[in-house]
Amino acid sequence: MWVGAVATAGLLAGALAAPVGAAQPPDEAPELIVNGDFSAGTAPWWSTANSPVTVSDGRLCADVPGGTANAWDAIVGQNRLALAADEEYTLSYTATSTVPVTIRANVQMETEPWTTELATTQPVGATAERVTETFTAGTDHDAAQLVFQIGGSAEAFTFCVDDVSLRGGTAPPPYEPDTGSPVRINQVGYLTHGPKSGTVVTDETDPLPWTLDSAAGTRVAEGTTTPAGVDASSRQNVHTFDFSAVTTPGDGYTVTVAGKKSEPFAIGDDLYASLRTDALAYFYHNRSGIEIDADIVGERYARPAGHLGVSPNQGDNDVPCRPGECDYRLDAAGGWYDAGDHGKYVVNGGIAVAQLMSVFERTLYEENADAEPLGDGGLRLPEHGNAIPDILDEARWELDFLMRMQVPAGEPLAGMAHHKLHDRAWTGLPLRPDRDPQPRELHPPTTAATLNLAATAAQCARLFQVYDADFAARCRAAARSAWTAAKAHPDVLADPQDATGGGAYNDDDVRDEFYWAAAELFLTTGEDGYRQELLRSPLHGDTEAVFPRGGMSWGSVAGLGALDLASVPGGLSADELATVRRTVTEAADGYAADSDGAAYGLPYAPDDGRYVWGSNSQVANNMVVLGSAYDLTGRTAYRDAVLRGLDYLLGRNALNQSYVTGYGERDSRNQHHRFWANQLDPALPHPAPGSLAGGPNASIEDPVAQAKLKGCAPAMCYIDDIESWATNEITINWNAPLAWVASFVDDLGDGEPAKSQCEVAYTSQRWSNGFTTHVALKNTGDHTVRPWRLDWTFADQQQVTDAWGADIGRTGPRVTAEALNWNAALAPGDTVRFGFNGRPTGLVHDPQVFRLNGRACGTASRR
Ligand code: 9MR
Repeated sequence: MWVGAVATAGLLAGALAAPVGAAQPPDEAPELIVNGDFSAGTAPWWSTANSPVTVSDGRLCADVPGGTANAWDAIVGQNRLALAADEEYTLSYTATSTVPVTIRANVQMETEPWTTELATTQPVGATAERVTETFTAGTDHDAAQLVFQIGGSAEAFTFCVDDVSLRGGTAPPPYEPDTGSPVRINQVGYLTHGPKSGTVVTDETDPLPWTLDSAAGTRVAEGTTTPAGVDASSRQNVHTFDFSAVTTPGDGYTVTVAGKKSEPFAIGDDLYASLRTDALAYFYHNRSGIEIDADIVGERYARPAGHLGVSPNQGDNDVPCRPGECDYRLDAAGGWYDAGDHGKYVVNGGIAVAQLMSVFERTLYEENADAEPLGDGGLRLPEHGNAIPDILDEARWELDFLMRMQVPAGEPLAGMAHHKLHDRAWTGLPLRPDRDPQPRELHPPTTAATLNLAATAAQCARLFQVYDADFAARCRAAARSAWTAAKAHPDVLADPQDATGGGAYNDDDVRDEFYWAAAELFLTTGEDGYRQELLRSPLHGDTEAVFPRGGMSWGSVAGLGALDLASVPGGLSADELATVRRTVTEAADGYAADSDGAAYGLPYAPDDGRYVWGSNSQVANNMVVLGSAYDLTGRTAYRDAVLRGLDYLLGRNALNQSYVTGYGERDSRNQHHRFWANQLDPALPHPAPGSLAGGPNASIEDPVAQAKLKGCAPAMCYIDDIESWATNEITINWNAPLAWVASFVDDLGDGEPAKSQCEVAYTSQRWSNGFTTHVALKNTGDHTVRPWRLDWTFADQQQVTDAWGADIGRTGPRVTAEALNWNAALAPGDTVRFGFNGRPTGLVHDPQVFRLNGRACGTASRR
């Protein structure tokens, strides 16, 4: 036992302050405090909402208001300390205050009745004093807390603390995750006609019997497992099992292997409709600069607008650069907060908004993609009734912000985009956006951010032109000027050290950003200059470079361009298009092979098995590529790998964890977020349903992960703890691919490839001032359709001037051709022909997706 200068060692719940320079406790006693030197930022320290904390000069500092009544009205603390009865503990820290105050430093229960094991008062002033206190715990605690109670002062002051240590007791047993049943399945469910497989963790090496039981306990199927050896990503010995043959819809199925029962799951059609809208709702919830309306999200998730300049916010509507970096200010209000912090970054905003726009754009060119759930009134957001699809309204919230980040005309870097805007210093948790007192600052422009703007604004221009031509024109102009600025400043990189108060998002290779931007500008303008840029890019046709094995990400965006080039009609030659499509299918072949070879079925096999920060988004991005390849080819192997990826995200994994809040029995619900911080303050909500956790990260950069997960197998480097920002954050650029995937899977319906009832041959002849179109609609089903009605979308500004053989009407981009009396009946095998003249000529594209009386037709040109 350590006996130092503190004579009172051993006093129950009592202590004396030791003078500066007292002997330090011996190093052998285990340290209970995580990140006591604040080298890892503020986590896992918390503070009351009235006293936000930041790390300043390596200390944790809180701005404490004057005029609170009690010491406990302002607190800085750390939770989840385990103490053992009769063990001795030594607390030490160094503190300062800008105003002389008396604080309390207590070790106590973290919930009512807050019983104290150590209760001290301590004067604190301008000079840093080392304080040491020793006590013996009276009882065992799983969840004690250290709190500095710093309220009760008439005057406001800044309290700073450093080198906090609480040593004593015996080392706690190593952290063992609670993984529940060893039988791992998709905790939501399997599509009726989709693949159905699972994984079981067992020491056995011989096949084991499995059974599938209904909710009522009836045996539905049985078989034997396939031993798969030791899975390298989890270091678990596993077997797999497959029950794809079962196609009877139902809820509450379970699989039992060797007496162990899985979590319950469903088999059915349309299991993922709510995941589509929830994954997209994430974006409204995280909007900056607008009140989050209780009528839309419910009371619990409602909150005031953040960062509009209402005190204590400093506002994003008049933001300066960091001192000395520019002399203008920007109105950069709006956009989405990137993640658990309140930063707004152009590069993760860029990929996120692009993927949202692509969820919509897919409905224009993929016959099985349903535009309805994404349309006006389909999502939960305030812009209902404006005749613009809701998903585009959501995208516009971010696009407006991205355009505001552009350097104004007349400045040396005019046209470039600032890399990011965020707080001057890291803030602690919890913190509602409107209560963030930190100064907001623009960080220098970069080529990568500029090209993100060029790419997304170009995509904006082509999608919005039928809904809001003025906005589309603004987007087009921003895209062009950003591109020109990026060409003039092709290697302005973000500083990797610029990570105080916000993430660095540094990227030292912008060839992929150039490829993506050129692709979007070419698809939107049809101009050959952009096409030449694409063809000259070293990435063009290089599958590995465009689609890295570990997946696309904010720093690897060439694939966004390639996916659009492969699916959006444009002016590539047949050979060029084939090259791009080959990169998509080759990449998908690789991801599908990875999924086939994985005991947990996921389409993600990073080099050396190193799961990265946000690995779940890498899984999801690989699923986007697989889904796109399925759209292009109809090959079920791609669809199956998407569905197995979803199984992984929803529970078929090494931790038996559903990484999507609100989905599955064992879902992540404590992701790192300053407002959705229920784990720290029960008055605050959990993350909204549909929020995707970052997931296993073998590098475990945060203090909680380091304290608990050291030595973890890559797929197990995850903990559902709010302070594990490296494994358990949420961000827009992770939820965006989830939204794409959820949309894709919901469009699969029951999983059976839809049998088309019709075929359309659509041919246009362009003239100098217009075009003539002939449409042949064939009934390939076995029923007469009467009267028939064919719908499609004009994704550009073309207009029908006169029609024959059908009545053609148009509402916005939606076109409807209705039968005339004399040709109303379309018998099986028959073809009806009609046509029209239209305007203008220029950049108009023939529609690709047709619906006969609401059901998708096949087109000759696809697949
Ligand atoms: O998603 C980012 C990940 O790819 C990086 O490895 C990591 C470290 O730079 O940063 C992640 O982004 C975080 C950003 O830096 C700050 N806001 C939260 C983001 C998600 O964790």
